[in-house]
Amino acid sequence: MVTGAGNCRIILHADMDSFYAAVETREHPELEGMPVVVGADPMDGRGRGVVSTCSYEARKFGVHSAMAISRAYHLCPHAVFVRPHFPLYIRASREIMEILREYGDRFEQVSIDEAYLDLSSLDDWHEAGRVAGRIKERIRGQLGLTCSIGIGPGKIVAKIASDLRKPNGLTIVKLEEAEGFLAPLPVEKIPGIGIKTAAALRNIGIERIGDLVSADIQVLMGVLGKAAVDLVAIARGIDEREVEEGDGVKSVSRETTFERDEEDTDTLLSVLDELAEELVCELEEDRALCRTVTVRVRFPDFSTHTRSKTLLHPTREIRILSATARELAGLLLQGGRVRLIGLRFSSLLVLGGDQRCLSDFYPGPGSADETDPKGVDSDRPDRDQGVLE
Ligand code: TTP
Ligand code: MG
Repeated sequence: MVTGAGNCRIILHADMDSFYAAVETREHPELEGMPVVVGADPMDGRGRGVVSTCSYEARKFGVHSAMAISRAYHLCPHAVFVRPHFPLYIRASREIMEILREYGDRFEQVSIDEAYLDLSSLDDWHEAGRVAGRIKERIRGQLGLTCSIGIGPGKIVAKIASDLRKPNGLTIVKLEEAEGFLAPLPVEKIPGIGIKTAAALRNIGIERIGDLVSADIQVLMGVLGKAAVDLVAIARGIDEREVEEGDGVKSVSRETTFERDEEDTDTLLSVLDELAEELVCELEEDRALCRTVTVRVRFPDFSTHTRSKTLLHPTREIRILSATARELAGLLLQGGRVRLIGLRFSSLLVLGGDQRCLSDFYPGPGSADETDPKGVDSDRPDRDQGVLE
């Protein structure tokens, strides 16, 4: 029997399966069924840098995103190691998002390979499931890629559901099933609850999402602060956050969390270069120029520091942006171990009409005075926000 959704919202979350690796396999069909690892050059096990992602075949050997590429090589030396081709992924992402946005009353892209749709105007969950089926068929038929979809009464349930039966999964969690669906899952499944918060929760006897519902709210607030109230609501399946239509790109960012804290400066800088390369591709696709570069570094004690620099002229020259990122990283890295490194390009100037590149505005690539030496505007030791950051 199909249950009508009534006044309840119906939210869909779609996430592509092993996205970069799937695009590579589509481009090179001979890779089908093989372990494919996209990331830094493994250099016979001596390579620096990390795994961006890998095919599900490679995951069977224990390889995963953010793992040191040298470790991936040792786990699965016969894998096909591929360097990333960001323009391909960004094009595929655009095409995927174009398909997805056709189906929802509201559409929100949240990363290169995932988006939410608000399907609340549909009659019931069954109808939403049919829409999900059509989306999957179109993405597969037109783009040769698979995705996993979760449908639920709110964003968090939908997101957790999309991850449940990967790859090529479809999971529908109705409103009345949401609390029971969440209850047995580990708290880390809630987006924003990381290792540190999960450990603090474990200390007070909370391991599963259902434990949050029965916990003493005062004790919970001692660990989570005000977020405790939100998290208990989420654990009950109550999540009112709307699918928010973006009003254009304001910033682009990427970060890498190392599986093992990284202390080699060359490795850290080479990861930063890759992040910059990827973000420049996004700027190109968005026809945008960047004015502010921010590097974020999180240390093993979870203290997080950022440094920003505002450039004199907006640019998307990789040379300038990479050099600025490296310069900022130099101010933050002190030879110690690093847990996460991230890069953000903000204060974007989105170009309209015929203007295509920097040289339309400023002749020649940026010179030494491209950057504003007074632009370093923050060294803000952030407190770890832990929850729902
Ligand atoms: P994810 O959706 O997290 O991963 P995925 O699509 O590869 O695999 P899954 O089937 O589990 O969803 O990330 C999307 C892409 O973002 C991924 O293909 C590569 C990139 N990425 C990185 O470059 N580094 C990372 O640490 C992660 C997690 C992703
Ligand atoms: Mg994905």
